[in-house]
Amino acid sequence: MRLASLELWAALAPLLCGCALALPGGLLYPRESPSRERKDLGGLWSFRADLSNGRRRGFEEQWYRRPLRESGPTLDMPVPSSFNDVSQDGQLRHFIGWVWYEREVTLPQRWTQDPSTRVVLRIGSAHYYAIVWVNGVHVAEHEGGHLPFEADISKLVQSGPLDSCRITIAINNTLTPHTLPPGTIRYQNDASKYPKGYFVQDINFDFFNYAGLHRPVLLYTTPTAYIDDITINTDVDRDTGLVSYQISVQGSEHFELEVRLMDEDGKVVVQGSGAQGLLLVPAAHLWWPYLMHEHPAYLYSLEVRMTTQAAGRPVSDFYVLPVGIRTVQVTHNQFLINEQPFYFHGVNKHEDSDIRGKGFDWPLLVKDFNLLRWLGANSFRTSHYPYAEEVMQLCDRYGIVVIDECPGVGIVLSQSFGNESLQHHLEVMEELVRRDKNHPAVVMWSVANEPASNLEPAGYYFKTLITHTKALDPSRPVTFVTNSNYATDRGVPYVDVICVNSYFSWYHDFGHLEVIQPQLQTQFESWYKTYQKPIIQSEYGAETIPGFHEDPPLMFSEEYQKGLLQQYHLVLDQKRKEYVVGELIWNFADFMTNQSPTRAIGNRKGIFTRQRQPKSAAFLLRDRYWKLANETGSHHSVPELQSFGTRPFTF
Ligand code: BDP
Repeated sequence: MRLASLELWAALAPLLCGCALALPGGLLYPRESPSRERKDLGGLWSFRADLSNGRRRGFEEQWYRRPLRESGPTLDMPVPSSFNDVSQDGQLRHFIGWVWYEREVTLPQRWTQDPSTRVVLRIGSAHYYAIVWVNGVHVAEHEGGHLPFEADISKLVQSGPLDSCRITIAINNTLTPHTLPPGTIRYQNDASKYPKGYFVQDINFDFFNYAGLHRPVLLYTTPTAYIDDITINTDVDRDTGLVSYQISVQGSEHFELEVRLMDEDGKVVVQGSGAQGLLLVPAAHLWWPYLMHEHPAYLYSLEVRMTTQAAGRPVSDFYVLPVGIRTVQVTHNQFLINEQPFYFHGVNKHEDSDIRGKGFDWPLLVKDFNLLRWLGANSFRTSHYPYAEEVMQLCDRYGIVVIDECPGVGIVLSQSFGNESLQHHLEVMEELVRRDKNHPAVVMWSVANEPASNLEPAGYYFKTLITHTKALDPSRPVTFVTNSNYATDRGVPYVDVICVNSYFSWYHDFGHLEVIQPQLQTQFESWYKTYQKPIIQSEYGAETIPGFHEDPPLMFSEEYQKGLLQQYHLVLDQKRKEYVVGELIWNFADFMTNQSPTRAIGNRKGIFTRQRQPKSAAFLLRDRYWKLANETGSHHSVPELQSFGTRPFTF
């Protein structure tokens, strides 16, 4: 967002501070501070899948009322992890319905005895629908697998002599036409072919529907009067950084707020007070993407202190938020970051790996970021759902630009365009914007991937969805990713940037690399002529089995993947001089899908294997990305041995 003058900005800032958010309350990442503690509940939980017909036995027998082991046998289940791939039980891998998790936690005495302490249970993600009980009492329900939710459990843990609590979480992975992503349960009633009561889950997306407690489960504390939410917007006026902030407080009507913005050396550069305001940062260090500047990803820290009186004595709450100062703008043919043209050279990813499925894992995450930086990738799309908050934090820290996508993937059935689906989709965007609004790395929202946007109801659906997302966050462009025809797509009129997926010489004209250039030229020209908006090639790629070699290239060989990429690059190199503003390979790494005759143990379009080893195309892409970086950013030589930044990383 770029505004003409400081005065205008000062007047508008409060309006732009996410006040269109319909959700009550914030959901700040649970960071430790002098007033906040956290307790990670990662480790082994007790687990049981409800194998009863109808999957309702757990509710009928009220498994949450007493320890799970008392109602039947349990398994050890690691958290975070998907439950599907950790056991030797094929039934569990493909299980559809309710599974039950349970963990007993011992709480520090102060948490249970000090009534001025607020104790919160926070679940990073539970796929797909979750119901939570503490000591048998229902405390939360949440729909949607990729976003966090929490419950204030202070009263429960402070009401008796208990210093432990039993957390029970029932999770259902069933998808319906109104969930995001959508799915359908198909019953097979033909007794001559299928066992009694047989059903399968149909989906219209290409990744395995892993389920379970995928991200950290935590308990954390705040004082009972606490900083509930912070919204930051930034702009730049010559060399002055403008940081507008809005803070909401819960639990007290009368409080004082002080804010201090600190640079990377811990020096206070500007201070303010009150629930909203504008901080002027002289000679600001801007947040630049990786490879676009010698010192990318500069992060200030906004230290917020809230002070109030409780029981006649002062109580403070502290929260520190990383802040990157940067602007984003879209013109008819450019994507600008800090007023400089930005070209996305990056990847599409998945949260996916052996054994843990979609479970959060620090070693995997650090490996992925090391690979991204080795590759010279400056960006990725969170295909096809929001990734863990820790991923977004590393993007801020390393300067990896993000197109932040919601789980709107596989919206192709006409029922999925009705009001019930739309209402849920709007809520998911509210949850996503609330969670990720302060990340400088996030430069654009994507509301969907490859919906049937040529269908009649898609016009109203996407108009409503995109308008709402812009109202939630007027500072970022909004898109969805299309594979529809330019002439019939009813959603693209509302996007800021056109993101197009195409698989020339893979799903069409297979084996014919020679068709790529004319077909890609036509694709770009048709879209641009119709809309005069910048375009990103948001997916392209080829299935590749590592170690298969065929020259001349044949499909599935490493040579074919390279050949296909090279043909795309020839056209991208012409069009990026005009209006193409990015290219994102499908995919960063091989990933698990449903079984089908076209998937040889998952999708193999990765340039890295699922174990993160390079295929030949990774080296081709690496040469290209570092060259692109040198054309558009500051000069870098391709490093042989990487020594990346080592600034301390705090939560
Ligand atoms: C695209 C989808 C992506 C698939 C990919 C493929 O957006 O999720 O995995 O095709 O078929 O259409 O490999």
